[in-house]
Amino acid sequence: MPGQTLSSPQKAQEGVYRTVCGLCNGNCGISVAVENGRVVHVEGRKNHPVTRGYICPKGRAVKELLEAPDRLRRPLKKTAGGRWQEISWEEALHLIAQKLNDIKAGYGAEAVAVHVGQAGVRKESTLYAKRFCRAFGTPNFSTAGSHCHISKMMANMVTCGVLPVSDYRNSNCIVLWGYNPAASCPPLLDPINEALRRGAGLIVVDPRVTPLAKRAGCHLQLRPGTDCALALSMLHVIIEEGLYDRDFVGRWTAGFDRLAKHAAGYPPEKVAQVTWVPAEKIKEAARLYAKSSPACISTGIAVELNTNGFQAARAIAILQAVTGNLDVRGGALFVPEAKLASLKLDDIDRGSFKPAVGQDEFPLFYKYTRQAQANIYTEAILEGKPYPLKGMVIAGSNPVLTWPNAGRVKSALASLEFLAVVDHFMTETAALADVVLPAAAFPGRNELWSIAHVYGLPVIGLAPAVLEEEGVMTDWVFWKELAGRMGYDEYFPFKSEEDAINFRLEPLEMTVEDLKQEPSGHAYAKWKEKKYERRGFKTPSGKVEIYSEELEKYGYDPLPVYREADAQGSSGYPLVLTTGARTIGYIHSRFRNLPSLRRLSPEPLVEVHKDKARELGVEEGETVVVETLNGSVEVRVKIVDQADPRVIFIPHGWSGANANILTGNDVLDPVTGFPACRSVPARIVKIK
Ligand SMILES: Nc1nc2c(c(=O)[nH]1)N[C@H]1C(S)=C(S)[C@@H](COP(=O)(O)OP(=O)(O)OC[C@H]3O[C@@H](n4cnc5c(=O)[nH]c(N)nc54)[C@H](O)[C@@H]3O)O[C@H]1N2
Ligand SMILES: Nc1nc2c(c(=O)[nH]1)N[C@H]1C(S)=C(S)[C@@H](COP(=O)(O)OP(=O)(O)OC[C@H]3O[C@@H](n4cnc5c(=O)[nH]c(N)nc54)[C@H](O)[C@@H]3O)O[C@H]1N2
Ligand code: SF4
Ligand SMILES: [Mo]
Repeated sequence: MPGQTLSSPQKAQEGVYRTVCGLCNGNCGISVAVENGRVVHVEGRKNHPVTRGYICPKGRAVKELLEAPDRLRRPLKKTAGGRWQEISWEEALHLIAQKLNDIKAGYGAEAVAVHVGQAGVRKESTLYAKRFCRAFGTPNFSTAGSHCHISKMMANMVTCGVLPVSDYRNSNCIVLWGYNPAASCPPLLDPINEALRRGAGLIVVDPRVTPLAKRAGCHLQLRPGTDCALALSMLHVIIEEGLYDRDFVGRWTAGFDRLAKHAAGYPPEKVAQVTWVPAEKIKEAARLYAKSSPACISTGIAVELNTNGFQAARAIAILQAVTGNLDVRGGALFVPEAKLASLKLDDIDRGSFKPAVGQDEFPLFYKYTRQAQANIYTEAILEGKPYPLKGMVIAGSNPVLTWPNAGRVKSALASLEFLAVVDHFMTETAALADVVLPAAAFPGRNELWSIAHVYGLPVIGLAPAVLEEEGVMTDWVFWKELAGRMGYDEYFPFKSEEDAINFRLEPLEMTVEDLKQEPSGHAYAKWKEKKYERRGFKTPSGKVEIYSEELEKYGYDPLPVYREADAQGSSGYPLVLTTGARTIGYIHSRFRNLPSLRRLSPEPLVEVHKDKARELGVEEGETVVVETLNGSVEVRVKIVDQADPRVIFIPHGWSGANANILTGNDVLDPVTGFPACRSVPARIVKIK
């Protein structure tokens, strides 16, 4: 195994380690007991200053994940007959290097794309994957950012220069907008509960009646995908009733007068018809939010995953600004990220790079990310637009279940000349590959973590490798070894993960060893209120750009405009389908094979309101067909009594009833290319 040829220090094999869980953003403080090279026990660390002993069912299932009987332990190659054959790491890396070079020689470097999925979000190895692409010469590097987080990040950067973080604990009013931390980041319930106990208001904007929505004083049960209209109508009320922060608006914003005129076109009575939220409720929410300073709004993925998502996130960013909630305790904190040494190779000279896939269609997305837009790789692979893609390396993603228009994604990936997948399991995507490589899991690698973007605390730490898993390789080592075989050693000068992390930590004058001494993390900065008063906002004008000249320059709406999704051909699809709301036991397509988590949600179900079920003559547990313009899936019915009868819901990430067979990649958000996974015209058909 090449991992062993590296001079990485021997990883610990015995003992109880204080670390953080690497499975999601929660970064829960846990302790991991290792005996004879195996994890024997995992528990929450009660004395952890932030997560205070919390651990969710996924964290508790780490042992199951590590020892799953179907875990990949050896590289596999598909034979001409379509069977899997075990090969050595040496052979696997050699084969990948050779195939990628062949494609480069035949079609150009841009014919190879590398995608790092959700498993690589905020992981050091992702930066190396990008470096690999630069060294190889392809512009086609993409991440889960093609359909996650980047849209709201861009919307906030355009508006106020940074994506703020909600300070729940000190807030007087918390708005969870298309965001459900009870499932997606449960340790955040602690500060939220603390604020609610203190009497803070809670507004939940969600078409479904979640447990948090039930606790909310104000639940706006909107039609999926109409968030932008709702936010503009709240702005309408706030401006008309003079509830905005005059001083802040006067000194620190640009374009407020234009906004006032624009928002006048979104009166609650009119917007109620669009959003299905009664006008009185819109007014109530606007008043509660504006009058309860400090207040914070958390924008969830649901806002982003609609064709109007970018502008919806913009309108919400503007709401936070005009109410004076930016960078104040209890509001929307601007938290500095740790200054780490850069790993960018953007200025490398590789001749003339072609534009990345999606760069012409979504130039602002490209400007902010320097990434390809993966949602349209299918068009490059199947149609040669803008040029053919022939080979891919996919690490930490399962596009066959998670990308829009999954039926087409599957055909596209199957038609590649070469596909390599790095994963823990033989996923639906890995099954299409020519080579599959087994990746180490988080307790088996050194990983930097940061919680600034989740808890608003400028704290960085290290989750050390606490065991050495046999046969597998960490993603970092994979990219380094592959680069080494392709002659790119100069870009990968680090001998080990620890060396590489030490390089990153240099600006902080810290090392891996220092961070190991601080298992709950190291505070690299102190948050100070209203930093803009000294430095201005990080926008071209130094002010909050309510009216964005940058958007105007790119040909986008400079003020957020609500636009209905293109309804062409959808007249026979009277329901609105929203897909993919998180459940606590799964991460996207992961963990269906882990018994303790499978028990929590044993199968995918379509949620249908009882009146709609009666109207359609379908019963609890009955298998129906859910159909959209993109495709259809068979799925059993769960009858619910609190949804809007016009809305149905299906979880994503299941192979049987793959929700993304139903979603499309033809109508995408015009600014970011994000798909409309949360608002798809649909119908239910009974199986005779
Ligand atoms: N357990 C678990 N945790 C996760 C993940 C996971 O897969 N599993 N994934 C991680 C990732 S990558 C992400 S991006 C985050 C996402 O986490 P969140 O941002 O919390 O997103 P969701 O839970 O998917 O959706 C939040 C709510 O949006 C509602 N909703 C649906 N459609 C709409 C709409 O059109 N408008 C509005 N306003 N609301 C709508 C849903 O009913 C749901 O309750 O979670 C992260 N955490
Ligand atoms: N319909 C619908 N579709 C959606 C969404 C939705 O709400 N609705 N949400 C979207 C969002 S926000 C996101 S972020 C994407 C996520 O979609 P993906 O990026 O595809 O994420 P996962 O399904 O979690 O796939 C991660 C894969 O990485 C593997 N893995 C885990 N750890 C490691 C590791 O350390 N190394 C390697 N190499 N592999 C590892 C897992 O086994 C799994 O197969 O889905 C998007 N798709
Ligand atoms: S919420 Fe669960 S999966 Fe996420 S970090 Fe905490 S224990 Fe791990
Ligand atoms: Mo995501």
